[in-house]
Amino acid sequence: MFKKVIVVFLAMLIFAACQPEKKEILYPRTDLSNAPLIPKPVKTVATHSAFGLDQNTVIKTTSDKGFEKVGHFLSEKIKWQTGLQIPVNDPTKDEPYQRFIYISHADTIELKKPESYQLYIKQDSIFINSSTAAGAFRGVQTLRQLIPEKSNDTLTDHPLWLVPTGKIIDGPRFEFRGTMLDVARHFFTVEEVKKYIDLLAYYKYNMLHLHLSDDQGWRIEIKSWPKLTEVGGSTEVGGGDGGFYTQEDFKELVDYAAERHITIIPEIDMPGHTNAASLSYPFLNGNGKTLKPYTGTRVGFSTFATNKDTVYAFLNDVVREIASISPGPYFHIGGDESHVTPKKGYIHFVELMEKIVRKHGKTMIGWNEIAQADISSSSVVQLWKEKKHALKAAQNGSKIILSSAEKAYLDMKYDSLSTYGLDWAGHIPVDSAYAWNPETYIEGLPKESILGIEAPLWSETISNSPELEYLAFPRAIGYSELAWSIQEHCDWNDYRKRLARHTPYLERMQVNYYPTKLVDWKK
Ligand code: TNX
Repeated sequence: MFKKVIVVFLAMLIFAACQPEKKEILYPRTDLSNAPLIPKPVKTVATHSAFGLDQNTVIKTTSDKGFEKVGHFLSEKIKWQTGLQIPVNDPTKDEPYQRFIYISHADTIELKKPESYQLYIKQDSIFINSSTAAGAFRGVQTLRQLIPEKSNDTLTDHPLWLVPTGKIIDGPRFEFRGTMLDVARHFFTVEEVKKYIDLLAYYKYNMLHLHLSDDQGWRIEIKSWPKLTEVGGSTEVGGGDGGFYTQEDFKELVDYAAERHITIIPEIDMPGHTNAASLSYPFLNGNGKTLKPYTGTRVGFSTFATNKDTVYAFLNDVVREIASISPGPYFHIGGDESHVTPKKGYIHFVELMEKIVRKHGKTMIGWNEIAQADISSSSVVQLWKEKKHALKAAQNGSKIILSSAEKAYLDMKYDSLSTYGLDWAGHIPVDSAYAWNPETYIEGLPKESILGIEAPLWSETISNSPELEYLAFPRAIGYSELAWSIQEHCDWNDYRKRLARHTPYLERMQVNYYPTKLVDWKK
């Protein structure tokens, strides 16, 4: 491998040397360390010149499918932003290279985490090195953020997009960097979810948790139990039409996310939050009341019958079918707010579900209440409310995902004037969403127990992309930095200035972000 890299590199040098002498371009002085990168990289060294991205640039990658795809992704995004058509591994474009971007597989000690990468930017070349395609993909996002909105048309006879030169060594603080989207309270289409995935990828997220079922709707086709979507998929909060993903739709989302190195985590929320499922198949119901479609926003009134074998046979089918189209390692069983499930039944349910999830090859995740059961240390607990559950789970060896409602809920209003959102956990303005340290947030929780952070977006008050974006942006950008960057780099005053310079991207993506006055947005 290493030999190959050397050979390619030497070949490049030789070609470069054989080129007719190029006219020296007098690049303006740049400063890579002042670039508005989010999340902020671990280490940045500026060398104050520029790489002129232009029509003569080519992309080369290690000949590995994963790396090649990353190259094509970069080329596509450069075209979208600048209009330039940059070839990837095009054999007819082999020599001489005027300028090249080389995305390569490399193993050095600096690249110790799977998503770590190095980005070297020189006048005529850019190198992105990583030991994995995922790491190369993260590096590509950094490079995208360095390409200016406008070209410089005065230095040569054609436009150049000046990328500041220097070196970046980077890697994630947490291995799990997620958001959640509730597609159950209101349904979001495949296209809407794809747009959200695009935005998440730009900020180096690697997990998207989909809340696929709740009292108000069941959103994923289960072939062995078709009424779940026929009946349970036809309602949503407020009385709208609902909707659901066919298994083909779901696979399309999984693939789309995977191309962006994002894992989809499916959640079926149970034993509470199950009115839509029980309405479809009444034998599931455990609350003894007559079932009616539910389109309000109350929680905690429904439950599966946790003492019936037929319920577990049903759930075995559900987990099997979803697991078979979810290549990621996780299956989320919900487990929150089961207020009408008898405690003993709840514990029995969680312990049995853990076995079913494991049987289908997945690691169980559940909301913090699941820590009341005797769960295995390989299961993951997601803190949203009761810290004592997270502490207990960590003591038993489980990893914790931090999603505290008062800090990380994307559906909390910014302030009393917010157009959308709830406020039961308080208001979360953009600065307080950002200004907390995940490592010290729960007193007594060891750093090693934290798998990462996830910002959930519940959809009681939102039903389409502009509304989703109003709540998620810019707060989700801040969480991406808390999840990726070292604590010393998480400084609100520095962050808000960098965030202000993300308007060109957000506007190009037509993101309906909340224009908080705490940020001096650069138009
Ligand atoms: C609590 S968070 C819930 C959800 C609601 C959310 C609204 C959690 C595990 N349960 O059912 O949608 O609050 O903010």
